Amino acid sequence: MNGLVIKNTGNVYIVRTETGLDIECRAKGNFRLQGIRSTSPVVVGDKVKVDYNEDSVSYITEIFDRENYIVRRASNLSKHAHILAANIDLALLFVTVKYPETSTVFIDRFLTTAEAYSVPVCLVFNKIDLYDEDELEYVNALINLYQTIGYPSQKTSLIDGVGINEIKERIKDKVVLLAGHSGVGKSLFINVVTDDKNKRKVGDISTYHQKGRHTTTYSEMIETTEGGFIIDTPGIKGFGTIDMTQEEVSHYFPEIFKFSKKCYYNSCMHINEPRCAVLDAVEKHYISESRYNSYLNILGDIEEEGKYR
Ligand SMILES: Nc1nc2c(ncn2[C@@H]2O[C@H](COP(=O)(O)OP(=O)(O)OP(=O)(O)O)[C@@H](O)[C@H]2O)c(=O)[nH]1
Ligand SMILES: [Mg+2]
Ligand SMILES: [Zn+2]
Repeated sequence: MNGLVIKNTGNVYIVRTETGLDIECRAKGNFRLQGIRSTSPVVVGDKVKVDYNEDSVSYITEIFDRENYIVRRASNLSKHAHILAANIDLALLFVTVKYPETSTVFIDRFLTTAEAYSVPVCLVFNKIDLYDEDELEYVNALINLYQTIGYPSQKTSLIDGVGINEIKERIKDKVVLLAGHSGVGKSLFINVVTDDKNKRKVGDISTYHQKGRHTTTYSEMIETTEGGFIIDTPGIKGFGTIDMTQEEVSHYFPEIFKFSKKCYYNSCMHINEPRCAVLDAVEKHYISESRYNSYLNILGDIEEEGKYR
């Protein structure tokens, strides 16, 4: 029978079958997986085939091709990627402009990585109950910017219940990844959309800062009241770093990519080249300055990394 891996505790996996059963499984044999080398062959979110044995051990015998996945590198220097979860339908990026402040560079880095990993994103502008008029105006400007580019955005207050139904509608029947800085409201959000047994501690400093201390990562999906799941993996707030070449960066900025097709030079990097359609669009405010700055920022990072290779 077929099922969905909802929990990984090292060598035992919990698989939710199509018939709604949760069964304990082990992984059997060698899995050929899209040429990816990974320390853990089966991950949360995998759609698998199970050889079910009621009286003895059940085995996962096949992993179906992954739509997408998120990785964590063993270390910054390591080339070995550890896959943490697969088949993510939606990432919710929690953003707050205060307590704590989320920068547009942070947002844009996340969005480009999401593009690279083919994961759709919805931006959640949380804690709107705390903002004054100017801050709300800024949030509205950001929403306008990101929606124009094509990223759905929602204002929420988890305390006042604003925007919650809209988000619930978006996560319905989906496997969802939560992302965002520490303190933006992810744990509180999990509590809002899950039953009592899954409640999380709110306000606790998450395990984020302990990243790298654990060699094994146990991950699980928490069932939501909306019929889907939230991926809850210790310390995972993003997709992991991706190896991007400088030439690729513009591909992950949809609006920059669009204009780049009209640049005079095929190899244009949109920095200072003559007859660059991107620079022209920035000047005319068709491309926002903050997005263009993020683009330059990411280019700069790649150059830095290159020095240490
Ligand atoms: N006023 C207000 N406070 C909020 C809102 N959402 C979350 N909080 C508060 O913000 C604090 C941090 O929320 P958490 O849910 O713990 O944040 P987190 O994103 O899980 O943080 P980490 O686990 O460290 O990554 C808590 O005190 C929450 O009660 C909101 O919409 N409005
Ligand atoms: Mg938390
Ligand atoms: Zn150009």
